[in-house]
Amino acid sequence: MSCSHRRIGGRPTVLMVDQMEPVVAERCAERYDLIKAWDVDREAVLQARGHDVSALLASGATAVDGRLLDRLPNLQIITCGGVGFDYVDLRSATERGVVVTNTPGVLDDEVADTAIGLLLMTVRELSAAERWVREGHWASDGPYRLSPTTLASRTLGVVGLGRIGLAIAHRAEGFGLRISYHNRRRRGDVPERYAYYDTLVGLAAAVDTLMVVLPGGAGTYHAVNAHVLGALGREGVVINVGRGSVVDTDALVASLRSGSIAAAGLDVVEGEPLVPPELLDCPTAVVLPHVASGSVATRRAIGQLVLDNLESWFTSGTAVTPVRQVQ
Ligand code: NAP
Ligand code: 8YV
Repeated sequence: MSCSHRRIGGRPTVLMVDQMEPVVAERCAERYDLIKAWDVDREAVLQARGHDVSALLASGATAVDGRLLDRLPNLQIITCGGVGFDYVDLRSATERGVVVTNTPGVLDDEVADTAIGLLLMTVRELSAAERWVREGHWASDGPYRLSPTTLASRTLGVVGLGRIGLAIAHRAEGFGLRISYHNRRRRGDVPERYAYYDTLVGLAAAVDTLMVVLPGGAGTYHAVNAHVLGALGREGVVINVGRGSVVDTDALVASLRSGSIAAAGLDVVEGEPLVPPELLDCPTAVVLPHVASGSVATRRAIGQLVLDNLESWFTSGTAVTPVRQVQ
């Protein structure tokens, strides 16, 4: 995608609202007039420098909404560090002619590896077993209990068979799992053995394990609800590496408490970083602090694509990985 860019002259001013890998700020400061706007009085920054800013760097900690964009009248581009950009009001950006970019592809393997790790931690209770050792129970109370669930012979329902979902499916097949999926549209470029379900509840009824890899936002809000969890059934395991908002946490906690599903493993949580105590109280829940892409190497790759988007935009007026914007 190519968009007209409006170079104002001199070194472009870049406003970084969220912290990323340190190298991103270092490289930015070499080429641009960089304003770091975390842990500061942001209002004062916007007041003093808002008119200067032509690029905004964000990675999810700050809501990039119309109110913020109104303070940045000369903004040309929002570069998101990460695939998900549900914290950006795309319509407001589009209305203002602001291009939005994300970082697809560079984190698929890391996130897929973590998803499989989380699935194993959940069905085999590995983190609980490890706590058992650390808390001294092994020596005093004997072996950790046998896990009531196992990975073998599961059918994995991938909810959102996109780039990451497909990388997870490839790995899961290596563990002998059968793959089904739900997207809004059936994919023509995946193996025919991947069964497609045009509804999420239909998928849930057909599998025993849901792997949620959906983007956040209004279209997916609480897509995994009581109805879906009920369809999944007592052997059911839910893994979420997409966005916390996709899973109705109250319904999930109720299902875990009643045993109407077996377990849940979450890398992302609604309202994170605050995690509801009721969820943490569920012994069959595993919760990770949104670490799926969190290796130095992968976060650097994300940062590099952010820098590439900026560079390309300011030299040619073309973004490398723009997101499709709403009309
Ligand atoms: P992607 O390639 O765009 O895949 C998204 C998939 O979701 C597509 O197959 C899409 O298919 C499906 N989808 C979208 N909206 C849907 C809806 N309303 N109902 C059903 N299916 C829907 O994206 P990706 O690169 O795989 O990333 C997916 C998401 O993972 C990101 O948006 C982000 O939120 C999350 N993520 C999390 C982490 C982490 O650290 N935990 C890291 C990276 C990404 P259709 O268009 O056919 O519906
Ligand atoms: C990180 C993510 O949270 O790409 C996404 O959508 O959720 C993760 O990779 C993001 O990169 C923030 O640093």
